[in-house]
Amino acid sequence: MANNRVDAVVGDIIEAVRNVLDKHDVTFPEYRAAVAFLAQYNGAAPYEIPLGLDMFFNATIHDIEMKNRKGSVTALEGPYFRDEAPAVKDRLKVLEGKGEPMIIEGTITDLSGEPLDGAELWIWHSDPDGFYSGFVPYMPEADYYRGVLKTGPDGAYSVRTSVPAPYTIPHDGPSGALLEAMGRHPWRPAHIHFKVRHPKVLDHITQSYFQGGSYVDDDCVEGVRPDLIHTMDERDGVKVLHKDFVLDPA
Ligand code: MBD
Ligand code: FE
Repeated sequence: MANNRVDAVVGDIIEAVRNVLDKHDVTFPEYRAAVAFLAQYNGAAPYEIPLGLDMFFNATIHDIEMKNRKGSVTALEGPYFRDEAPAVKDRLKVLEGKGEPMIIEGTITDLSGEPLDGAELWIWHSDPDGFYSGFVPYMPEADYYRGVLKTGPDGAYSVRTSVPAPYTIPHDGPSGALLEAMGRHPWRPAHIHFKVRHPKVLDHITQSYFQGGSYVDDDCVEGVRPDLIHTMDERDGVKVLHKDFVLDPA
């Protein structure tokens, strides 16, 4: 009998894996290959274990979290959030002459539709080539395509930036090797990351994807959910992504 949570969860994982081994008649050479695969994480980059687990399970924990929320759908934080983002008002710093301009706008309210005054909203996303600032030599500082803004009494926000691009997760280590061995690719669809904090609501972390974009139906980390796919409008020749946040009480 399971007598604590670790025993309950890990015990069930072990039973589930045993059932899979049995179902597929897994052999000793295959078992040893699996052990050798896991041993490759020794000496791999420190992000490889989180990456390998997040690829398959992080989105599932969001689905479970949403069983207890009534508001907007949460989604993967990913590895590129920076708390100390530049404070912004109405635009993110972008690489000039690169990519298509885009405005992201909407409102932040509680479940009853009451605007949240003084909510902090972090927005971060890749550049038009699919790279995040702070993680590539040509954007050494984590200031491009990132910012944190504060809502006023109307709970509204609007920022100008440029359209991001599809992106490959790191795939030169064991986690990428596993995807390849499975015949899968390392691509994620283009996306915008958001994080909202306000004392009255639960912290909210999510992503937005673009209707019809590459890999929206085939995300390597299986993080896309229907409510997170947006069609962009166009205003005065500029793409507009409308994203409202309806947030659960703290
Ligand atoms: C990303 O940019 C991301 O958003 C996730 C979830 C995983 C890896 C890279
Ligand atoms: Fe991302």
